[in-house]
Amino acid sequence: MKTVLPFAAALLAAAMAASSPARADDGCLPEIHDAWLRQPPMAMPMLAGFARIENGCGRPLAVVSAHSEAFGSVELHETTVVDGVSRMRAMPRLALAPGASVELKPGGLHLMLMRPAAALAPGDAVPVSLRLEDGRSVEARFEVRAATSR
Ligand SMILES: [Cu+2]
Repeated sequence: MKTVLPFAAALLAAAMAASSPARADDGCLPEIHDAWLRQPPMAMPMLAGFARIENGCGRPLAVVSAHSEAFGSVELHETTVVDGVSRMRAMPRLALAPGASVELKPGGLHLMLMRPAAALAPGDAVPVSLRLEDGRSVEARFEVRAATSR
C-alpha cells in the first residue's frame, strides 16, 4: 500500500491540472455580431438591444449580466407571449453551448438598457459589456438604429 498512495495522489494532481482552471483561461471568448440598439419611437427611459452571440469555444459559456457606462442599468430579458399578451421577464443566465449561436432579436431575447446617461441618436455606437459566468467580460459596440429597423 505504501507505493500505491503516492501514485494515486500523483494521478489526482494530474487530473486536477488537466480539468480546470487552465482551460477557463484559454483566451477563447464568445463573439458578438450585428449588435444594435432600437431607439424607441418616442422619448422613453429605456432601449432594447439586439445581437447575435456566437460561442466558437470548445466548452459551454454563459452570460450572467450586462453593463454599460451609457446606461443606469442593463438587464437580459426574454419576451414571451402568454395568451396573446406579450410579457418580458429577466433572465439571470443565458447559456451558450459550444458552437451555439444565440440570437437576441425583437420579440425574443433582448437586452433592456435603462436610464440612458445622455440622449442617443441613430448612428451612435454604445459600448456594452457582457459578463460571463467564469468572471470574464466580452464587449461590443451597439449601433443605435431608428425604431422602424428590424
Ligand atoms: Cu425587456
